[in-house]
Amino acid sequence: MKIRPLACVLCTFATLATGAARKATPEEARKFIDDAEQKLLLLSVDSSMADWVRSTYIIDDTETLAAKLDERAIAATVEYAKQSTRFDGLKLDPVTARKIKLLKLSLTIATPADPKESEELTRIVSGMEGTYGKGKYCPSGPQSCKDLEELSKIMAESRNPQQLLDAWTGWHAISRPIRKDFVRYVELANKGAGQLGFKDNGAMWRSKYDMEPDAFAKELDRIWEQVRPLYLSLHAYVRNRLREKYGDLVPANGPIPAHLLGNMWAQTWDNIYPLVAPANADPGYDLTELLKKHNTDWKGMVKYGESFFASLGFDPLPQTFWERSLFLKPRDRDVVCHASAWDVDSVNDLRLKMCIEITGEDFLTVHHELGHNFYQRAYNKLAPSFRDSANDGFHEAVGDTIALSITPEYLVKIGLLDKAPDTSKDIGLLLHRALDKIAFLPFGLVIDQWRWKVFSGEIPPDKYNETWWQLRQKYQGIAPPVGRREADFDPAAKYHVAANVPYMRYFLADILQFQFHRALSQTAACTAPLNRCSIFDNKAAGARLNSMLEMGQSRPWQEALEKIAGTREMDASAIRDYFAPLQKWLDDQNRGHPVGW
Ligand code: X8Z
Ligand code: ZN
Repeated sequence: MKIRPLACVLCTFATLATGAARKATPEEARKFIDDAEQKLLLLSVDSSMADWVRSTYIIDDTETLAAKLDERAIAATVEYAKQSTRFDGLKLDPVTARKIKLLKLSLTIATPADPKESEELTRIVSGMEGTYGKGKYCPSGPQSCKDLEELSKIMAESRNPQQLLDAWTGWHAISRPIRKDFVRYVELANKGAGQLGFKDNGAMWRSKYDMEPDAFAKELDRIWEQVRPLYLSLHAYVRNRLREKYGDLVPANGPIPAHLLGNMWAQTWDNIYPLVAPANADPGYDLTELLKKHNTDWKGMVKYGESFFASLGFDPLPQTFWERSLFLKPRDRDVVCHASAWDVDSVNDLRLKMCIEITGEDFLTVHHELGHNFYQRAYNKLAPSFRDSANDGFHEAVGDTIALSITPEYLVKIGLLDKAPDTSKDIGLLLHRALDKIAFLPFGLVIDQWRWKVFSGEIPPDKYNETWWQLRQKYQGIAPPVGRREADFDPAAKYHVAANVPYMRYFLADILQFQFHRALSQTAACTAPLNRCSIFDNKAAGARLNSMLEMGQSRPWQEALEKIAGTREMDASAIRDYFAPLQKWLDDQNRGHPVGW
């Protein structure tokens, strides 16, 4: 098929813009944006289809094709965004004004005007994600190769420090070849963002929150200060218990070695729950075991998630979801296994891409991903510009909110558990959740604290790895298990860094999901402690959730938050309420032991 050159897609406006120096009118602005959103929708559907094929079949050809279609869609957006500046200062109706504002903020990467550089940038981004997706550790020849799923299993289950270290260093070697491309990516992404009027690519990312970018950064500091005491208590408790297990490998008052926490990136620690479980308050069940005992397969896992949403009043997923998704890791080719939820046509072509394993962790991840899919469908009747979440933290928070309703009582209702443990086991339940949700908070912050500084130039390439570990120590209190050098490039051993996905959204989601859960539990008239509230089967809670979802990003996120939680502020009081009994318990346990590092 012959593709119309971009210049022609935009020629009407180019003529308008460069023609007579006549002042643009509000009517022209409205026509301009309506036309832009239709054309960009078509381009984004093409690029999504190509991205899908690339992610589920990584070879050079799919990388090249996807990069080309991504470039077309991004370059058109950039061009429209530049054209739209001719309406700056004009008094526009609120809908048109918001659409134009969102157009300028819609990209996570802006291609530079130079066609060569534009192509180079999209090719690099495509390639970095591919390198990550294909990453393997082969200690002794091709037969010995282990992929991320196998290495993660070792990180989760092994208690042998040498074996953990081997899996950790093995995976962290896959990102060395990404470093050179990453340096160039930073240069070109900054150039593209600069041409759109942003200071750098990080500044572009921070501009998406319906408030001044600096005010947003301050909000993050404020929220982090609210939850930091809880993190410090958890960190100190876990460090003590790990010292009992591993001896002097774990310092009494220093950072915890990153390979002992049950996860490749030490971002969530629930896999080491058995090592730190409270003696008298263990709930006595393990979700992975329950799923296995009931012979749950991948379809069963997804059906549990879908049924939860259905119980709230949402329609079931479309038939095409079941036909087009990727649920299992194929044996014969490389795919990007990192889970994601897709909305290929921006209407109803919803898909899940995930290499599902039958574990409690993946059970939660399925709910996380379906949250994206149900959100996508809830806003699909809005104008294309508004088909996104209130802010990106909202998108990440919806499925996790549902997962907070996976209580013991819920597991009994769906037949996975025979009997819910009584309230004397609440500390065990809370500790398990905290190892997931509280442990994650500083990790959620640190990735973009690092990347923002990289994009601004404050961190130069020859300090990438050193500063990465400085920040990891500062926020998370963890340290690399072996010496690291600049030839290593540990940040890109994390998917979102290699794949250009902003990360602050997950920190926001960790806070927001507790606000949502508290509000929806109130709607469901739950009077139990928050960790025992489940909104399963509650239509009123479902309606309240949906009233927020269906707003998409048509209004500033503060309004969406008000709709669901009755407040316009992101705030950590809900997560603190939820974990208040645990905080007290941890502080008792930590008495006489050092806290901090
Ligand atoms: O990337 C994800 C999802 C897809 S949006 C699986 N998450 C972050 C991560 O894995 O690092 C969910 C929690 C944090
Ligand atoms: Zn997500």
